[in-house]
Amino acid sequence: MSFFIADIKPILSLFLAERRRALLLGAMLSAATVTAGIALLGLSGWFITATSLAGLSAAAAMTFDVFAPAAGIRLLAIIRTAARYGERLATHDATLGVLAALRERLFRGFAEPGAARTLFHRPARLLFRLTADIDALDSLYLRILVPAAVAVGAALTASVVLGLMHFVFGLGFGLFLAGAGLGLPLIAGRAARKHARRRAHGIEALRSRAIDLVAGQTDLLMAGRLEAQRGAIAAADSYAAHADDRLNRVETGLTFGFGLVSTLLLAASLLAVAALTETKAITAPVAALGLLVAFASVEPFAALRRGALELGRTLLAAKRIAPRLAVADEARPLATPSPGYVFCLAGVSAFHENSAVPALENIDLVLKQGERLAVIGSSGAGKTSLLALLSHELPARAGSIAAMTATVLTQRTELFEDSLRGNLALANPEASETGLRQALAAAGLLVDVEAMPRGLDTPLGEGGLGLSGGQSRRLALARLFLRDTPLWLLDEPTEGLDGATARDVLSRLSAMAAGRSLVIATHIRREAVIADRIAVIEGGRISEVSRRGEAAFEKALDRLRPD
Ligand code: DUT
Ligand code: MG
Repeated sequence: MSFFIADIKPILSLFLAERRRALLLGAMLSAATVTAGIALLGLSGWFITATSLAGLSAAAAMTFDVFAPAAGIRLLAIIRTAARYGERLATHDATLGVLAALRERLFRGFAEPGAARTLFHRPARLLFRLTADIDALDSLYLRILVPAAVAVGAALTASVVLGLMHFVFGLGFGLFLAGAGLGLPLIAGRAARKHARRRAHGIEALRSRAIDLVAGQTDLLMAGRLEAQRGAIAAADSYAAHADDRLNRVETGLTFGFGLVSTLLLAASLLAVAALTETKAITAPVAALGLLVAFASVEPFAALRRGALELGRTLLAAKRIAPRLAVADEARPLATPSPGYVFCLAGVSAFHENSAVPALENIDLVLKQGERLAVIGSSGAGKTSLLALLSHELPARAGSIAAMTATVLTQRTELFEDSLRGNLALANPEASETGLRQALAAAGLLVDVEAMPRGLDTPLGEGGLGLSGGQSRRLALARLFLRDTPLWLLDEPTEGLDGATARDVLSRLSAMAAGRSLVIATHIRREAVIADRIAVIEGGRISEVSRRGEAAFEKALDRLRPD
């Protein structure tokens, strides 16, 4: 129970902070709807019985007031309809508003350093969290909290009305109804929790395995693993189906339990009002009123059924989302480097997530404005990690780091399912048509684009299908050219390009970068040769920094791949 509250609390406080008034109004209108419904049914029962009894004798029929109760019934009917309408508007509007705010906070949480990197390895999970987990949270308010409050309100109303007829009758009725009505969904919620969680996990596995099957078809076929992957998908499917079956059983049990409780309550109420009428404690019309009030007050508890079954799913969603919300609350102060410098690193160490070995250790490095630095070293030495540190993607665990805004040209080009124009304008949505074309020309891609029948409007498939590896690289470069930041971080910028194109691109890059500072992580001589300084990195440590004109600079260049 306590961890239930710990999981729910940040979400609940977000609900309340975001739309407190609308949510409370919704709950109140919800309670008004149910109370009016109970009163309507009770009064109607009383009215019908009283009029038929009055009809039995002429004298009573003359004096019987039909107008006041009839008007009351009409009023209650109007109140109930209006309150229900208002309740739907208020609760749904508020819930959707809260969920929209939650999505925004979640996006911010995912944008934190490290979070995006972790999720990048599990894109199916990211997608799932953004859609299913947030959607699951609406059931917390709409299907759990509001129905529970309303049901308790209904039980209270009924026990007051029945208590006026006989104290023990009212008290007993209220206690039994609230106890069984809330107890049953709680028991069912506990029983369903495990299966709801399993179902969510099963569906998640089903999705990511299906995505792997489609995306990695060729590799799976070559490795002879296609059948195994199909088997894995079938296993996830049957796992989810099994959990679904269990959930259905719990639901059936709960429905049966509710049926039993309401039958018991109604039978007991019938006996109680009969006994009270027998002893002349109440009249027949009041007995009818009591019976119908009892009947109507059982109804709202049935609304808890769905919430109870979804409780496990909701808790799982809350548990997964809550840590990200906490992160989003802290603003990260960014230090600015000393004047004349674009970054200053002093004694910096950094670790990748789930790694005990430092990716970078005790790094002391500065870069002046307009200066170009090449970072070289064997594969896995920490070049990409250094760039990630400078772009604040990788958090520093020790030391001080101050860096100006940077743009990263990542080692792997990410292309999105959009037109070529859309993929390019990503870097600068305000760029003009001429600006886009200039960037393409500078990256050496304009000729290729103009040769395409649809030019800039050529649609690119998921992951940038439709472009060759080298073309994708040049598109990424064009994107970089649209980013006007003082520092460009380039991770193997011309990898995968042929020698002639690469040299052409590099000379354009060099021209475009005039006045900017560059950090180039590279294995290739042609990329390092445009730098003013070369830093050699070995096992996460900088072992040597040399300047153009020094012998060490030439020696470092000679260690690189020619061309
Ligand atoms: N590493 C991780 N997790 C990651 C990325 C890297 O543990 O998400 C480790 C692997 C390696 C070290 O950090 O031992 C440095 O990796 P980096 O990617 O910085 O190496 P690189 O110099 O850029 O290698 P390459 O030339 O292969 O791109
Ligand atoms: Mg790298």
